[in-house]
Amino acid sequence: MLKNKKDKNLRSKFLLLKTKNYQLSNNFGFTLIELLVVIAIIGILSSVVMASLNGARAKARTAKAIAELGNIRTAMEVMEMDTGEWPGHQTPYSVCGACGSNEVEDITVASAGLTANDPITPYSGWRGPYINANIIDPWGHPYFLDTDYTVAGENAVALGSYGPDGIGLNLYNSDDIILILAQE
Ligand SMILES: [Ca+2]
Ligand SMILES: [Ca+2]
Repeated sequence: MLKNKKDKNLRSKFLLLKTKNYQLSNNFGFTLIELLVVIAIIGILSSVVMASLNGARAKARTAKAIAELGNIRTAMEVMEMDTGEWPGHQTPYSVCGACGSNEVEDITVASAGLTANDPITPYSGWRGPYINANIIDPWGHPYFLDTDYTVAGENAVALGSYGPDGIGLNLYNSDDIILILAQE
């Protein structure tokens, strides 16, 4: 009787163990495949999301640069009403193809007259500042003004951002974002 009971207990323990092992190995195998599939799906989804986020971010930056160029243009027009000049003592709307040192590589410098009056050659009638002294483009570079910026082979007065690559000024064949104020 005792022996039978012991046998029965042993058998049920064995069955339980067997069942557990079976379930364990079966679940483990299934979970692994499931996990791999889920990881693959997450990978695909995240790359799609990242690509669209990057695209949206690039568009937003370009839109911000265009909007800021419009604001700077307005500031230049106000400066022109006060002083009769544009940043760098340029004559408003005057394309200056053969001029030397006609580029204002950073429109926030004092000599440009938008953030402060030129300490060396003051602008007469200056009543600025006309723009925020810390204004930089969405890629961390200063905005520029160039009176002989080449656009499709023609000189132009251009207010611009160097764009995502940070390279610009006279390299018209680039990703610069420019606002043409006058053209030959
Ligand atoms: Ca130039
Ligand atoms: Ca560029």
